[in-house]
Amino acid sequence: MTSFEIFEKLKKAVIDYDEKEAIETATKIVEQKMDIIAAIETLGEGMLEIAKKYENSEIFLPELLLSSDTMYTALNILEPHIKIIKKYIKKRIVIGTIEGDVHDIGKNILKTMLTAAGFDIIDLGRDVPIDKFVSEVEKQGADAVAMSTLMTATMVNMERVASMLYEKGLAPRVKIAVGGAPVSGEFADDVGAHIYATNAMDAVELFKRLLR
Ligand code: B12
Repeated sequence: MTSFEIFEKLKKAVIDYDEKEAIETATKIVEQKMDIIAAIETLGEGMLEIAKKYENSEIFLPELLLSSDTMYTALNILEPHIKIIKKYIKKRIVIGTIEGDVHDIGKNILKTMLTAAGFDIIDLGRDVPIDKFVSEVEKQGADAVAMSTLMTATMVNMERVASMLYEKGLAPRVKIAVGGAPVSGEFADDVGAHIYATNAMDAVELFKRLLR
């Protein structure tokens, strides 16, 4: 079986919420020393496909949650085997899903990829209060903050964090990154964010460029 076929199998396992297949395939990827980052990207692609099915009412909430669980099962198998590049380790990024939002799949994929790139990541989790984002940036002496949201209603909370970071004089030294499906480049510009990307791969490249 080619690498492509194995990755497709992993994606299909997420889409079909087939946990057994996901465990077997992720384990095979680790054992055969395949590209772990590419495999994690595949998991994200699987979630995006399942998102489409959910939006077209082809599947419903229980199936969506099962897919999400399957994705995390595979991610947990793959994550410990990521090779970390030490080059960028001295830059610290505080990451989280913004207040009011519990969607964390995209945030966790980004976190994993940033960790793999060698950044020092402080993960605040999901539904992170505005004040906590700001206080943790200060407390941790972070070089950047990465905020994720999947809901339009909570985008305003990202704007609040950004404003507070500027008011406290932390930004623009502290770089602000925003992302998640409803976020646009225009929104990012409006709130004074320095990094915006539609996927984790591109986001990592921007972080590398900006935090050099
Ligand atoms: C999975 C899912 C859920 C799961 C979440 C599980 C989890 N642990 O995350 C569950 C079932 C729990 C859920 C709950 C809800 N959901 Co929901 N959910 C989704 C769904 C189907 C997929 C999201 C996803 O995981 N995508 C896959 C990941 C890989 O993509 P991603 O997050 O976009 O991340 C990528 C990029 O955006 C980028 N990125 C992400 N973050 C960041 C950050 C930075 C800084 C950067 C640079 C880049 C970046 O990199 C990632 C990887 O490449 C979406 C539909 C959709 N089309 O998105 C709805 C969706 C987001 N949900 C929605 C809603 C309304 C809800 C609920 C309110 C439903 C309810 N009535 O209870 C609740 C949320 C409650 C709350 N307070 O948060 C709406 C939001 C509508 C809106 N625009 O406001 C959507 C769009 C569905 C819809 N069309 O109605 N949901």
